[in-house]
Amino acid sequence: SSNGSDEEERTLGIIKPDGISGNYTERIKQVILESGFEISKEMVIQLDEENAANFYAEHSSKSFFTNLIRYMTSGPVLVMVLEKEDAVARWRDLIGPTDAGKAKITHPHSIRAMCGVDLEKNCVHGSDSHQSAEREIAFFFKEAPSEDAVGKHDEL
Ligand code: RTP
Ligand code: MG
Repeated sequence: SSNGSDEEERTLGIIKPDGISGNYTERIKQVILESGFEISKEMVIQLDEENAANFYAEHSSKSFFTNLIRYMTSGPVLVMVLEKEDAVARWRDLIGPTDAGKAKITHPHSIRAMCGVDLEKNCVHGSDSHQSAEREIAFFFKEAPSEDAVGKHDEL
């Protein structure tokens, strides 16, 4: 597999605001589970502009960045850690190409074909590499470093 082993890999999936507001959550989860992924963590969160800009920092110089931030902050999202062998590549296969309008033609069974609209409103996110996945999982799910850190705060 692409992470260099036959072990389980993890990736980050997000159901974007249009996926939530369009009531696609349960259908998407059904596809995820039927495809052999385990959903090991999940969280509903309303991103603010700073969160969204940090998450998509790699796109900060792109012409579509402002629209992307507006889109990703337009309502709550569902963030999920998905586990499976070769999870990063398999989840990208399952969601289909970025442009959901094209996905409806070229990848009609993909998740983006099911619930997306166009190049921007494509209803789901998937990490693009093993390294991105680990960074993105840490971004949303800070793993407690030790037992005695539980309940304490960073801003002391
Ligand atoms: P994602 O990161 O959300 O899984 O999507 P991706 O890898 O397939 O595509 P990426 O190039 O990383 O773009 C991130 C998100 O920005 C929006 N986008 N808008 N209007 C445009 O030209 C444009 N291009 C990209 C999409 O929401 C895309 O998923
Ligand atoms: Mg991307």
